Amino acid sequence: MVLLGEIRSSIEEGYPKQTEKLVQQALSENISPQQILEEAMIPAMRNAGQLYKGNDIYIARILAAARSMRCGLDVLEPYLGTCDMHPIGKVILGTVEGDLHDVGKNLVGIMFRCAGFEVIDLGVDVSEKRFLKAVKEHPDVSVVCISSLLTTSMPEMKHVVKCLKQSDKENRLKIMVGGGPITQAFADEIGADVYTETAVDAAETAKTFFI
Ligand code: B12
Repeated sequence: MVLLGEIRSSIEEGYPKQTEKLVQQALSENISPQQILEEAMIPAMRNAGQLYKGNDIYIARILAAARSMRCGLDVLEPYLGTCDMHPIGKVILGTVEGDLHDVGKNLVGIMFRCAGFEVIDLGVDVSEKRFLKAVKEHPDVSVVCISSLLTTSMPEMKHVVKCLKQSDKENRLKIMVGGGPITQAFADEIGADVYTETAVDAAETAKTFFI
C-alpha cells in the first residue's frame, strides 16, 4: 500500500510532522492502527536501525527517525485500544540507568495500555532507587517492565531485578525484561520472571497472569 510506504519513508528519513500527517491520513482512510504499526512504523524503525548500525546514516538522522516514530505513535495511540474499562492490572515501566533508548519501551507501554493495563512510565535512565520507590508508592502494581538496549546497561538490569526481588517479600511482582540484547538465557540468569522479544508478546503474556 502506497500510504504505508510513505509512512515508512517518512520515519526512516526523519520527518516528524510529515509522519504525524501521514498517520492521520492512514487512519482517516480506515487503515487499521495495527497495520500502520506492524507494516509501516516498526519496520521503518528497524530499517533505520540497520542503516545506523552499518554506518550508512548519521546520529542526527537516527534521532530524527526516533522523534518521527514518537510523533506517529502519539497520533496512533488513542486508536490502538479501548481503555475506558477498569484496568486489569497496573504496570511500572522504565529503561535502566545509563540507557536513554525509549522507542521500544514506549511501544511496550502502548501495547500494555491497549491490553487494558494502567501504565506508570518512569522514562529512561531509571535507577534502581526510582524503580523501588515507584513500587512502594503503588502497592497495587503487579508487573514491572524493564528495558535495556545496551550491553553496557545489562548489569544494571541485573541489579534492578535483584533489588526488586529482595524487596518483594510477598512475591506480588512479576518482573518482565526485554530490549535488543536481552535473551531468555539472560533473563533466566538474572532471575527475571518473563522475557519476550516483542512488545505485543509482552502485553499478551502479562494478560495471562490475571486469568
Ligand atoms: C535509535 C537508537 C539510538 C537513539 C535513541 C533514541 C531514542 N529516543 O530511543 C540514540 C541516537 C539517542 C542512540 C544513542 C546511543 N546508542 Co543507540 N541505537 C538506536 C537504534 C538504531 C534503534 C533502537 C530502536 O529504537 N529500535 C526500535 C525498537 C522498536 O526496538 P527495541 O528498542 O529493540 O524494542 C523492541 C523489543 O526489544 C522489545 N522491548 C524493548 N524493551 C522491552 C522491555 C520489555 C519488558 C519487554 C518484554 C520487551 C521490550 O519490544 C520492542 C518492540 O517490539 C539501535 C539499533 C537497533 N537495531 O536496535 C541502536 C543501538 C541500541 N545503540 C547503540 C549504541 C552503542 C548507542 C550509543 C552508545 C551510541 C554512542 N556512541 O553514543 C548511544 C547510547 C546513549 C545511551 N546512553 O543510551 C548500539 C548498542 C550496542 C551494544 N552492544 O550495546 C545499537 C544496538 C546500535 C549498534 N549496533 O551499534 N541510539
